[in-house]
Amino acid sequence: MAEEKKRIFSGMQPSGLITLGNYLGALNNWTKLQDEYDCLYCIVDMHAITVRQDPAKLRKQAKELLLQYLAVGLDPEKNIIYYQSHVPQHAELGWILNCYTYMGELNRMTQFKDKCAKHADNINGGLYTYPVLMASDILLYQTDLVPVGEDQRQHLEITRDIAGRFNSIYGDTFKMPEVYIGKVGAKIMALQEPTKKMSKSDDNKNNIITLMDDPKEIMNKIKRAMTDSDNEIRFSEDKPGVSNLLGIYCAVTGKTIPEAEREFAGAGYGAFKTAVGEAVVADLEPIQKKVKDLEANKDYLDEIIRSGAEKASRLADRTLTKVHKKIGFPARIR
Ligand code: ATP
Ligand code: LTN
Repeated sequence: MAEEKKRIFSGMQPSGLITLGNYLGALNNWTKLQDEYDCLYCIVDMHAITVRQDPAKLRKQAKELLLQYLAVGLDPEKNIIYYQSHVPQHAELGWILNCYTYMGELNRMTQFKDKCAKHADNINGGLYTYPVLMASDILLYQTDLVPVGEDQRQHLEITRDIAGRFNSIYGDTFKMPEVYIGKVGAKIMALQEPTKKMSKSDDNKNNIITLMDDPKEIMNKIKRAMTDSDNEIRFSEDKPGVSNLLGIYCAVTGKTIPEAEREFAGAGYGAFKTAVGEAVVADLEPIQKKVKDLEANKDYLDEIIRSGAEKASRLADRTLTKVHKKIGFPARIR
C-alpha cells in the first residue's frame, strides 16, 4: 500500500495585497512542497479581523489572495484551498485551546507586542489570543509541517507547547507540527527601513513591493530603497539595505549570495539596483498575467472555495470529535 503523504498547513491573512516578503518567505515554498505533501492552504480571514478591516475591502482582499495563491502555481486539484471563516471548527478548537494556554505564554509573543504598539487604540482580545487560533488552524488537521517566514517561528513554538500540554493531560491527540523556514527569503525587510520586516499592512507603500505592482513601480521602489554610503555590494549585518536587496535578488534568481557578490563586485549601487529590479519584474510578470486570466472565471473560483471548505471541514471534524471525547463533552446524538 502506498505510504500516506505527510500533511502541510499554512495560511496568509487577507490584510492587503501580498508582498514580495510573503511570496519569497512563504508562498514560493508552498508551491515547491505541494507534490510531496498533502496540503491545506488557508486564507485566514478570521485572523485578519484582529485589526480593524473595512468589510468591502476585506472581502475583496480575500478574493485577491485566492487569485494570487492560484497564480503562483498552487494547484487546486492537489491542495485544499479555502477561507478560514467557512470552516467554523477553527474557532471551536480555538476556544477549547484557549483554556489550555497561559496568559504568561501569550504575554511573551513579539507579534502581539508589535501590533499593540501599532494599533494602540484597538488592543482587543482577539489580537491577544491570535496565536491560539493559529495553533488551532494547525492542530485541527494533524499537521506535520508548517511552511512560514521567520517571523512566525515563535507562534510555531507556542503551538507545539499547547499540543504537548494537551497530549500530556489526555494522551496522544495532536500531531506535533514542525516549522519549515526556507533558506532564502525567510525575512525580507522593508525597503526604506531595512531593519524592520516588509509587511503587507505597512502604511508606507515605498517599503513594500506587492505581487501586483507594475514594472515601473517596482523599479522605482527598488531604486529608492535605502542603502548606505560605502558603495560596496556585500552581505553583512552592518549593511541591512544592501543585504536585503542581495537576499531578494538571490531568492528570485536562485543564485547564492557569494555568486551574487561576485557578479556585482566593483559595480555601483545604481547598476545593482537596476539588476535587482529587473529580476523581480521578470519573476512577477507571469504571476500578474495569470491573476488577470483567472479573474473573470467566477464559477471556477467559487467551486474551488466550496469544495475546499467541504474537504477541510471533513478533516477538521475528525480531530474535533476526538478532542470533545477526550475532554469529556457529552457525545452528540446524530
Ligand atoms: P500583516 O502586515 O497584515 O501582519 P504580513 O505581511 O506580516 O501581514 P501574513 O499574512 O501575516 O503577512 O504572513 C503570511 C506569511 O508570509 C507568513 O508565513 C509569514 O511568515 C510570511 N512573511 C510575512 N512577512 C514576511 C517577510 N517580510 N519576509 C518573509 N516572510 C514573510
Ligand atoms: N499567523 C500567520 C498567519 C497564519 C498561519 C496560520 C500561518 C494564521 N494561521 C497557520 C501558518 C499556519 C501570520 O501572521 N503570518
